[in-house]
Amino acid sequence: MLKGQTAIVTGASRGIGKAIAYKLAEQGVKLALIGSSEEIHRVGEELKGKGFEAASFQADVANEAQVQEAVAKTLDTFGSVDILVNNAGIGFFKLVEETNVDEWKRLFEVNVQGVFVCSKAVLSHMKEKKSGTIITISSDVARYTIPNGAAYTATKYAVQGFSGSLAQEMREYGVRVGTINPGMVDTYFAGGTQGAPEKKDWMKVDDIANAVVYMASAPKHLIIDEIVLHPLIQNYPIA
Ligand code: NJP
Repeated sequence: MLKGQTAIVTGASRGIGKAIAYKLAEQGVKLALIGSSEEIHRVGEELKGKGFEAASFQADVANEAQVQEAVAKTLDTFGSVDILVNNAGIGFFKLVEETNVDEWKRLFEVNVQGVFVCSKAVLSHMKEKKSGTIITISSDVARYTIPNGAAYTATKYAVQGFSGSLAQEMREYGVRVGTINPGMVDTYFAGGTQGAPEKKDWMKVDDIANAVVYMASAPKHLIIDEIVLHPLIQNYPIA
């Protein structure tokens, strides 16, 4: 069903984004990978080495000029953008009293402005062809609040609101917009280490990647607004 389509996946150099890239590639999707460090090119080469179609772009999702250039080159290379996965994100967990304005600003630049900039960059193309799917990896903290995470939580509430409004704006053009809201996933997020023993009961990157494939491959008459995923841990907060 997804075979031959093209997807842009942001934050694809590691963690959830890399797993999404692989799962989509296995479905025959052509990949445009975006990441802010050079590592993104290594992942691009790795995918191509396995016989998948991929292009990589080093761009900061918050930088409109860099994102627009990556989207233009994706269109030149593959001719279409059918799926955008807004996955790139950063996080830190601190008390409000210990959070400074620069940290707050950067979190909003990447997690919120990045989603706005990347979504906006594909809208005219998707509107014109009257199809497309925009999936944002949000968080379960977009549905309930946690202590020590006010800034991060605020960014995810923001993208949730953005995504809901955009979904309504794009409905008449056949463009579907939704979010995937995971709880704790074993990645490098917030300076963590993927595979650390204390994360053995957390969700795995493929759990989220499978949800992306499911959402993107829904039949055209169906829009999945949101998928919420939690690890099956006793006393885990569920919204
Ligand atoms: O994190 P990590 P995850 N422009 O650190 C890239 C959400 N989430 O996979 O740029 C472009 O392993 C970075 O690459 P690089 C979370 O909020 C997670 O867990 O080279 N790319 C890397 O590829 C986020 O939205 C959990 O440093 C930028 C990737 O982003 C998404 O899941 C729970 C960038 C981050 O990989 C993926 O996070 C939850 C920029 N400015 C939500 N800045 C969880 N893991 O528990 C970073 O509720 N990247």
